[in-house]
Amino acid sequence: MRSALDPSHFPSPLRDLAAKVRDGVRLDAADATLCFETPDLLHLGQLANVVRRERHGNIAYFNLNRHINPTNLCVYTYNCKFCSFAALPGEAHAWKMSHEEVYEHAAQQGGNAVTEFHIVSGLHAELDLPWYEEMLRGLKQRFPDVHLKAFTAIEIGFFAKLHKLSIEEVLVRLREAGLGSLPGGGAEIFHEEVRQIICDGKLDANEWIEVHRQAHQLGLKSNATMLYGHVEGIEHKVDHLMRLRTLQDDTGGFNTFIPLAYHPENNYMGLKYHTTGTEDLRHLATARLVLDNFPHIKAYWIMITPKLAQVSLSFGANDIDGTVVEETIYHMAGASTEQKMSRSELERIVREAGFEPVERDTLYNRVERPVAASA
Ligand code: V47
Repeated sequence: MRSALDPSHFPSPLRDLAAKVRDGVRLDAADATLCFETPDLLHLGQLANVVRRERHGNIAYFNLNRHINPTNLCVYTYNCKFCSFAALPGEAHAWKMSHEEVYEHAAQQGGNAVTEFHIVSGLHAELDLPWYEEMLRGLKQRFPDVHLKAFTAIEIGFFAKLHKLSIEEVLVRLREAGLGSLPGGGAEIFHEEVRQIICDGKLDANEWIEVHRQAHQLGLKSNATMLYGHVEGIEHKVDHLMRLRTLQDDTGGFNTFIPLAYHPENNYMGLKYHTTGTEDLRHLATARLVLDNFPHIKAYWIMITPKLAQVSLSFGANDIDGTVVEETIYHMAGASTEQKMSRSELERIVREAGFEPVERDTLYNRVERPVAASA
């Protein structure tokens, strides 16, 4: 019971929603629909902020992380119409790193000074499971303290099909090689109606969910995402959130939910609009209210800009991702943000927004440093 919350201060129809939030009653699909439909963004945000502050008080998390994308060559280049990152052999923007190039890149990107490498690739038949096992082992040897958050469910499913292995066998092998957790990519929108339009032929919703379920059962934490702002309808997003919430009820293995704003440049979707600030805030606030069993809601500053990430901390978000330095997926799709932020800049924007910045590792343990590092 959140007694400080007075539903009579909320206009109808948010009053009933406010009463449910006050009483700790789980929101249903109709409530989630209302969150997506209401024009009253400020009251929606206020409710999300109550829940966020109850869980996390004044704290906003960030981490010192780096992205590594060993290749963008991808056999699904034509399937995933929204993706601006993927390339076909011979295209000017295609790349494929060797193991040595991955290690060199990791070292240049901060090496042991960071706590996380976020590693995602295109689906490339030559860079198979043994290639990635060796890469993980090589990274762990050189950077033993850096957590390896790697491979979307799509990549895990691809390795399983390529080598005729079960999802569990793939995950066990990768974990033995040094995998620490899974990022949340590849979820897009679960509903088949939308998947057929934006990523026909890719891993379906049940398979994505199965990869994460198996990971959680093996003790690997993971994140979840939802790609919004393209052809999806509200009913598809409600369905997406409900499926994630059900899996989290079963396993408790998700750390963070990250709503991903669609970026329209350089892909095959044929859409031209970026999402608006109100849409971005609405998705974060709705996620905080509906995903009551997800501890963390991330406002990915690379995607929604540092300025909006600041505001989002009062709309349900409690994490703004990390220092990053080199980001490709969003910048190839038209993101106009910087690619990096120093630790002190991240801390400054969080403080300016009225919150206490706390450095975390991938698994949300606090990182204590004797002297402020700048990675
Ligand atoms: O799955 C691809 C999305 C995802 C576009 O786990 C696009 O901490 C918008 O999952 N417009 C990969 N989105 C990125 C991702 C992620 C990002 C940050 C943190 C974490 C985490 C995970 O990027 C893909 C897809 O949904 N994406 N193309 C685009 N044009």
